[in-house]
Amino acid sequence: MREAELRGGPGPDLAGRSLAAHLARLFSSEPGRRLLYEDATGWHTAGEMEEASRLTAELFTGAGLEAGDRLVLSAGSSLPFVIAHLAALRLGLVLVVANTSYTARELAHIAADCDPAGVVSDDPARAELLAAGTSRRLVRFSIAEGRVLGPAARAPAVLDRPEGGEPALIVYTSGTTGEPKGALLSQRSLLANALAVNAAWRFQPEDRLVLSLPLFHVHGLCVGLQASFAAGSSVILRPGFDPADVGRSIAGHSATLFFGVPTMYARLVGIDELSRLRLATSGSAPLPAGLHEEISRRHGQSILERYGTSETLMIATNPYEGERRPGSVGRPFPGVALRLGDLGDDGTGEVLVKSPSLFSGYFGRAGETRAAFDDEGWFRTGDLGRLDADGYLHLVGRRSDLIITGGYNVYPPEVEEVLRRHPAVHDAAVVGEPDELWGERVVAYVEAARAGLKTACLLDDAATQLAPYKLPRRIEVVDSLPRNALGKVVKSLLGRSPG
Ligand code: MLC
Repeated sequence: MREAELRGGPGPDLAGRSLAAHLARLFSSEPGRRLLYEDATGWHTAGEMEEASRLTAELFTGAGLEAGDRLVLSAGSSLPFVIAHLAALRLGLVLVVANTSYTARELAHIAADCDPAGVVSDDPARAELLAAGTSRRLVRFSIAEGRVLGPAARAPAVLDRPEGGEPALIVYTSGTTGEPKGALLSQRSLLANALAVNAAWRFQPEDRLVLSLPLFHVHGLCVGLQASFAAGSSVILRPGFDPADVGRSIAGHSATLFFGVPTMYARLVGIDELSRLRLATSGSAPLPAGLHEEISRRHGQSILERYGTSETLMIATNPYEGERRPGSVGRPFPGVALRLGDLGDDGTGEVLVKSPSLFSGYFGRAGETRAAFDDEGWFRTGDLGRLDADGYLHLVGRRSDLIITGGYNVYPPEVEEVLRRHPAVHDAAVVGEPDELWGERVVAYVEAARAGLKTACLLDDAATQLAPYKLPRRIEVVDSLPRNALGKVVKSLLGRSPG
């Protein structure tokens, strides 16, 4: 059986336009508009952001970086992060964002995979680890004294020229299979996403977004920062997430918007300022219906749940006007088409997407890029969904055994491989178990290779190779993992007693 396509209405007219050119127009037409606030330096206008990003682009150019070069940016949320990002966009560099909690192993993988020409970091040790992963000599820029500093003098830069189809951003994701791959997004994809978000959620220049999501993932960077700037709205940039800080920021800046992951909302219950917002959205993991109802009851805020991935950017959203259905991610964004593939008897199928914000492919991986699309060019998200009678999408599972904890994706094979490398481990299987606060928590079952395996030592060892959010919250040593006739571990049987 084949489901009809669902379309989210006409998308914006993009004809060759880039996010860089769109923002450049805003910078020059309204230089006095306030775009960004951070605690350390206060408010910054569009004109200031234009100048700071131009100077930083000249710094990049002076150090020899050219359009198309990959530039890794690994830093906490701060004005210099935003400026480095804008400078890269305007020059046509391909920005590669990296989680600040990545270990040496994870950074080395990224460096080897995307072959960067330079790195911007607020931590020399992290820049060092990244440099160790590539034989190229990386040009290093540091973030210090509230600025981006470089190794050479500035040189004139050609700005705001990238075409829509040119590459702009690489985000590492496990996708549905294999090791972390770099999803490559074009200038046009970023613009299409930003404008679709602006239209669906009725962005106004007066809007102020409290942004405490990390900037090294698409939720914080593309849905939060880029969409706000594209609309000429402002961002109250927070250094990290803290429920009381969110409340203070909403009240202190008369903020109108907050975007978060469900784990954040679980900790925001009781923060009365939520009721002042025009819109609070949730994504990156399923929002429990009970949490939606509790925040609605206590704070009169009906959280708008939406759905996206690093490869597609935003796919579906509950309506701004109209019923926001708990347990559903709503209907396609403007310009997006979705359908369900290979429907089962219960109407469940894989969510397939065509969209102007779709990625261009996995960097340097033509085979895996091809495998991510079906024969008719639909992107296979790996998520399983069903449509209700009104065309609202409900996500019901995943094709792979991907774990989502606190809005971060954890791919079990990566964790299993690290555990297996320990000499005292014979085999390991990693699964996600339900968790009220985190959505899912990472749990490992290991078969020991010898007596006396200490799980604390195993965890210490894993912590040197995996970012903290990927670490098992519990490791259970079992006599033998449940296997089928082919010797493959049957994960659905884990955690149950044998027989
Ligand atoms: C932190 N910890 C986590 C974790 N985050 N453990 C599991 N999963 C996570 N997500 C651990 C830390 O290692 C630490 O462990 C302890 O929790 C406290 O750390 P913290 O740094 O103080 O936590 P906190 O700042 O409160 O972080 C929680 C969080 C954060 C929910 C704010 O995880 C977060 O910002 N998540 C958002 C991720 C995100 O942006 N995803 C978007 C992907 S894009 P210990 O042992 O040291 O105590 C995408 C597409 C789309 O998915 O549609 O958006």
